[in-house]
Amino acid sequence: MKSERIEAIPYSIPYVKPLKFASGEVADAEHVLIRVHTDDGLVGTADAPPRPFTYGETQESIIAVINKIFAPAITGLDPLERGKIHHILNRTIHNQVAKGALDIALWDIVGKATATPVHRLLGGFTDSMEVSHMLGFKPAQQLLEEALSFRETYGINTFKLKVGRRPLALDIEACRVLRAGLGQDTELYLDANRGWTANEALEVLRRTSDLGLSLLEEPCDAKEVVSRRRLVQKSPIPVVGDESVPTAGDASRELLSGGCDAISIKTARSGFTEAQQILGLCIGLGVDVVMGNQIDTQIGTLATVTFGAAHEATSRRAGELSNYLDMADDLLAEPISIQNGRIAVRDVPGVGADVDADKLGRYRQDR
Ligand code: MUC
Ligand code: MG
Repeated sequence: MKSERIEAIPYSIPYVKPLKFASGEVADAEHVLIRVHTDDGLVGTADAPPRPFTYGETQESIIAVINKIFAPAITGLDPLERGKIHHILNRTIHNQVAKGALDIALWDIVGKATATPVHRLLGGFTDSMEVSHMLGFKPAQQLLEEALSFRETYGINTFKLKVGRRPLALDIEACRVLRAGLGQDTELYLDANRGWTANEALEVLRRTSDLGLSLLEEPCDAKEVVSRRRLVQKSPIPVVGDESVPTAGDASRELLSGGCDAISIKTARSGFTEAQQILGLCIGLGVDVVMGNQIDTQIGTLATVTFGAAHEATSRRAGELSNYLDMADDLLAEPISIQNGRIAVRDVPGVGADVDADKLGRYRQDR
């Protein structure tokens, strides 16, 4: 089996509810659909969501690096030779999202070629993941209404609140309103997307210590080394590295230097192969992981579920899997459904992310 052709297709689907957070705002999913075709007719599919404010990649840069560098270098290789393929891809630094999508598309082919679901190839731990929903910036009362309606409609009982605003009182009020309205049995954690300084984050932790928050993600820029280490040492809850740890090397550096003591694993930037390396590191060092969201479409969400359900450590916590619900439409042919707060893996060969051809025709931007 050989990979014969790689497509990088730009498309755009609007959000009904744009997500706002400390490092940016996303109003349209201007993503890139990656398809790897083999000489025996298999197609591997993955979604690449550009995040210029996090990794520097844009829709244009993802298409350019795939068409000009990656596709010419790996076309003709057998998708089973992923070690060789990664060695070649890693000659180009950065471009994590482009590499991650290619990796997922190659795993999809391996699953199809071996007639095996990829969640089983990766580890086969369980068949579904609990869902955590991300709440963007909004007035506190609207946040509570959104959380209550997601709990009622989908059975979701874990929420990640976007924070990182100034004055700090805005975020503290949102935490208080959510905790009072949701009660004690709903998990609530925070993600500041580097919006605060480490010392501001410490102040927020002090002023919310009665609210039973479970995690604090990327409170400040990880480059704020000394203060961030002090924050991690003093924090009563795990401090999660997200955008500071896109690679296994970054995760090692941040964990060993005390910049965080938990890791958000995102298949959108790590693919399945590097996500497994990061997971192994976290298990070895004894730190928690959470399956994160890169404001993913249903195709991206299915990749996260596929990886998260495959391993015990990634299925302990709820994964961030529901923000596709904020989109006006999606490319996935058979929509994902959330039942009792959980999303199931697909028991079909590969990842199970078949694309609806009509929808791709409607949303693609290259025709
Ligand atoms: C997160 O966890 O930070 C915000 C931007 C992005 O790419 O992912 C999100 C969620
Ligand atoms: Mg985050």
